[in-house]
Amino acid sequence: MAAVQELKLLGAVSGVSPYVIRVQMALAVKGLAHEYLPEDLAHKSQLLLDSNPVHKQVPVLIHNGKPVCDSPIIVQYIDEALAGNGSSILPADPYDRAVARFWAAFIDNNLFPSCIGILEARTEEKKAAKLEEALAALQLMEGALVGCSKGKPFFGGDAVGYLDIALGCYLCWFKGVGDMAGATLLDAARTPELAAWAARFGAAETAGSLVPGVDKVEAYVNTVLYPKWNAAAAAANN
Ligand SMILES: N[C@@H](CCC(=O)N[C@@H](CS)C(=O)NCC(=O)O)C(=O)O
Repeated sequence: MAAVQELKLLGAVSGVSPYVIRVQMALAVKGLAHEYLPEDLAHKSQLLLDSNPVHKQVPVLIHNGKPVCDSPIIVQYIDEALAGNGSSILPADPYDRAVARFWAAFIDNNLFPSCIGILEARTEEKKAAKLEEALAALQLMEGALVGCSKGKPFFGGDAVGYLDIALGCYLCWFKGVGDMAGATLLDAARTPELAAWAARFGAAETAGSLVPGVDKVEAYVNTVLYPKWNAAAAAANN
């Protein structure tokens, strides 16, 4: 009989943290039930501070009492430690795994910062530059999709895999930022393969159903991010 796994996920009350969503998607792909513990990040719990004392950030997955931090590491951990459940998330081939990890890091370190930079920009010139940056990054992801999917519906092939989750957790942000900035980030004319993939991913039974509505993103930007950026800009001017 398979051992009972106790899984707790420290997430965020906002419901729009792409990193938390990413882990939720990985758990869904594996068909793993878990207890969700939403954190108010303005008043972090002692459990979060003890579980992630370095960064004090969510997500943290607590597996049988042991914390694992940082979403790409958590997703890989879920794939390896809970390998018996559901389909595998990372590609089996070592080269394909390396490529998937490379693009996942590009998404977190380049694509999403450019995307969020569109809203953070304080001049029209800077906003246009960030939009160009985000569109160029998405163009690169179009090429990555063609290369990784090898003609199949997902980056992971026939089923949702590591890169699908790494990018799919941002879908609500691409739409939300685009709507707020008056732009279309996932544009079928510029990146047709990626736009078609996004529609397929959104319709996917497991991971796709976890993409939150754009209203949540807009509320978070208006109530958390804009006040934070405005305060930082005011402090910089003093
Ligand atoms: N690299 C981390 C990023 C995690 C992260 O930025 N979490 C944010 C929520 S979206 C957080 O906990 N922020 C609270 C803080 O930094 O104090 C990951 O992939 O898990």
